[in-house]
Amino acid sequence: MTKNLYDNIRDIIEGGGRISDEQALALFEDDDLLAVGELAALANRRKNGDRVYFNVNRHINYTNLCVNRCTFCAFCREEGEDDGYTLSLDDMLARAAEARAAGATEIHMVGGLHPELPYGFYLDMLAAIHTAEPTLHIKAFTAVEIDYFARLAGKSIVQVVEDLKEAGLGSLPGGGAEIFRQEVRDRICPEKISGERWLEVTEQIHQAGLKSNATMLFGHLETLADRVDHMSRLRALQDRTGGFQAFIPLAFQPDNTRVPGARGVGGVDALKTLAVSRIYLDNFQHIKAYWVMLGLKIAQVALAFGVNDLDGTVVEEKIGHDAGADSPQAMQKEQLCALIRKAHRVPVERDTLYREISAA
Ligand code: V47
Repeated sequence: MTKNLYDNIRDIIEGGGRISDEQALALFEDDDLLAVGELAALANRRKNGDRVYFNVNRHINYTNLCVNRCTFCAFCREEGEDDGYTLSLDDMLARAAEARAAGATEIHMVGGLHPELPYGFYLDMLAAIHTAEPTLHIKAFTAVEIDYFARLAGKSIVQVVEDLKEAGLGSLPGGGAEIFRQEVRDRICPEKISGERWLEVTEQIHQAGLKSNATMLFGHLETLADRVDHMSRLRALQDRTGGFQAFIPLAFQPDNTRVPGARGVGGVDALKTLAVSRIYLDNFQHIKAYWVMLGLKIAQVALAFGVNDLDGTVVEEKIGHDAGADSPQAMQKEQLCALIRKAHRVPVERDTLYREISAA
């Protein structure tokens, strides 16, 4: 039975086909981690060869104040709490200048849904950074923020995306997706937009001409079938738009969160999830191991489990570390290259849109 499963899936991968939801679930449920990993490595090799991408970037989390109270989030604060913050424009410009001086090509900007800042704040923020640092690609805001801005401004999603593009937005990260199934959202992020809305907003972002990523927060209250359902909806949307660049499974960090009974994600589950996603999401070019949440060693081993992207230098990370991630705050480009080379793969620096900067 198990042998048939793996043989069938190998044939599908070699034929350039697509596995079913049932097959994905069977891979998740099977104990043979190495067999799943080998198939994922095959699927990745056919798409990306030996090359592994990374980028030189910097995260800027401009505020931790948020009107949503997601139970998995250790980063957000309510207005009036002592350690709530909102960066000034000067703070952001200083961080962007520092990033450029350190060789960054991207800044990754996300924040809470601030209770009071007006729509114009976000446009001014983008325009100021874009004007001061035109060489930096600004990857900012998730579909959740775009929906919030549309409600703040009383504008359509398309109008908001046009405004943000004009102000300097280059693309969007993949956060806020969590797990699409509503029964799970009701317990981990009851105030957040639904999974359907996340997908609808993302479809419009892609139609407006911007690329984005897709994440999946795993290892909390979801079932394996919920993970397959999540990836299934992403695969269907990617068929329609082609607008996703990378899929990033985010391993849940439990410290300081309010998810009942939550534990950390083990290495086996992390590797299995990355591997199944590589096999299942045949229409995604890139699977990213976000080392901040996985830890450096699992992220490195993930390169043998279908992963071809390690994300970036990051520099200042709050969302994972506030929830207990024990990875470093930052990585140097040379450290990322060494980690990739020691996995017998070829490091390639990319920009946000996956244009190669150098074969490092
Ligand atoms: O949306 C929040 C997740 C996301 C926790 O697109 C948590 O290139 C684990 O989306 N444990 C933000 N995860 C990070 C994100 C991201 C990161 C790197 C690259 C890209 C990209 C996107 O972090 C949130 C949420 O899903 N998150 N709390 C937690 N306790």
